[in-house]
Amino acid sequence: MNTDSVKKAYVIAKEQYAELGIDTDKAIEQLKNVKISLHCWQADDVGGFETPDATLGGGGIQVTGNYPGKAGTILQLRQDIEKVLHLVPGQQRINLHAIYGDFQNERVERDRIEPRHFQSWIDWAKKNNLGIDFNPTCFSHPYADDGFTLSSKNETHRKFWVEHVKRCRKIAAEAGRQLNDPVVNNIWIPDGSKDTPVDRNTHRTILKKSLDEIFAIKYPEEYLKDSVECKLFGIGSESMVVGSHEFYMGYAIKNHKLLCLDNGHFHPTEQVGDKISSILQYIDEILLHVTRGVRWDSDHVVIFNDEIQLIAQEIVRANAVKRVHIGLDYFDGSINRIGAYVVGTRAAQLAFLFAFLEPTVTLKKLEEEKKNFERLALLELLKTKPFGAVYDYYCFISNIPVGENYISEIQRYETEVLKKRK
Ligand code: RNT
Ligand code: ZN
Repeated sequence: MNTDSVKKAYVIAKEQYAELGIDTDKAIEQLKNVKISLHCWQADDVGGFETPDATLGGGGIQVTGNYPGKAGTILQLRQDIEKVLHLVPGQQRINLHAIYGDFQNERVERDRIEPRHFQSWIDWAKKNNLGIDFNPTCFSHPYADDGFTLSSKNETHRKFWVEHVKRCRKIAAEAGRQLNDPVVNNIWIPDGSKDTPVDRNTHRTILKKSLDEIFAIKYPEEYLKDSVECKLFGIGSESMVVGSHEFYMGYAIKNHKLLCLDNGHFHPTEQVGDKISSILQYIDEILLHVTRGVRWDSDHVVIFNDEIQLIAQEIVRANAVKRVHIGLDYFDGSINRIGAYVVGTRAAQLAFLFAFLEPTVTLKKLEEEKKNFERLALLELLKTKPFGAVYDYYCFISNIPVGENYISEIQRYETEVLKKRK
């Protein structure tokens, strides 16, 4: 895109939003405070670096596609994320999974991982001005093959996973300490069953016990924030998921933990946007896993759809940007993976920008006056206001490729880097 037209379009957009009482410069400033945690696992289809040719195994999640260029080493993965960071405006974070440690060709069991295995990530994050977030990896492992980890009735397995998650918290807290920026450590487990179980209760009692053991160790809140992620069903856990929404919401409220809402983890007619103002009445902070469900499946590349718009609107309307941590969570191996990151990150940013550009005060007034036609009409009109011009301008002033210019940048990266990978 030509920079002249970007500037001109912004001047007009600024005028049009000013007529609605909205300051576009302020909206851009607000957007700068929205950091998106980039999930490292989109670059390599959730393979990780425990073994040279690791692939995602089991655990109710699946990646499809074999588009060329998958990151095969830690250095390739970092190179990919650095590329992404050059194609999205603002400062972001990096979201790591435990299987992405820098193990230096050593086979380190998950109940043996230590902060030193993540030191090179911490250094890299520092260098790139990124906060870190973290996740225990309770899948792709023989001890998860029967479908249970922290809620397992097999005490050897359960203890192994408890130790793994404890170690993850230690690593996360150490990263938070070194970066002087709290790390969100998010626990998701695949536990559940394909067919109708009889003993749901014992698994949930065991999960509660495991979590209590894990959280018995306290870390300063300035370094570590603990969060728990629920799910409705997964592949192979269609009939029951141990860590359901009720389970973790209850746990989080009672134990002052963060609750992670992955918008692919609910019934398709449920809206995560609607849940935010309910949960924020009882829980201090939320972690979002922003994704896109398609029919029965989750984990598609985030786009600027109604769902993500409502999520961002509800956070902004509740004045809760500071209480919500935003991470992406999807994996698509069927298209250029760097492109998948950039499309999803830009879509999430656009949703927040759209929300910041909303004349909420006017809309609330209409609502209070019971002028619901007028409210509906204004909400509809906002959908065709020039918010794209504001986003383009934000990219422009951030020295980031504007509009469709980023597509050719990714094509070039594909030719010069991704296609050359074995
Ligand atoms: C799985 C959960 C979980 C994972 C990541 C890889 O259903 O959404 O967050 O996607 O941990
Ligand atoms: Zn998730």
